Amino acid sequence: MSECLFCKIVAKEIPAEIVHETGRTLAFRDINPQAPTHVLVVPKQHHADAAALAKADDGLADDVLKTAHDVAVHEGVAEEGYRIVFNTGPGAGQTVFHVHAHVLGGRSLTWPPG
Ligand code: IU
Repeated sequence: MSECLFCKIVAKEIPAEIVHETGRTLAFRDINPQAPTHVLVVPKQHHADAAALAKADDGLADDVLKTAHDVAVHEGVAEEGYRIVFNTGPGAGQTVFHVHAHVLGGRSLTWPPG
């Protein structure tokens, strides 16, 4: 996956503001934040989207979710409420095809999303 942007961030070949790291996940700030807290959580292993991650069947989806929650706690938004979003497929707005959870918080979040 040499052309994958997020694989390059995982490999530290491209800089990112990393906020949390585990053996199997990496969390870094979105370059175009949509909320005061906007962090992306990726598995270090390449999977294109949430559907592929779900099929990985090795606990990796759990790890991504746990890291997303840990990020929310560390960012101080867990108490007030936060949102975890997986845009899955171009029709849902996915633009980077290395699965990532958006962790959004720090402002009032409306529903339904646009
Ligand atoms: P999406 O769900 O695939 O649309 O989200 C991709 C996100 O990746 C989007 O919020 C971008 O701002 C973000 N991003 C980034 O943080 N760093 C980058 O170099 C690029 C995109 I390209």
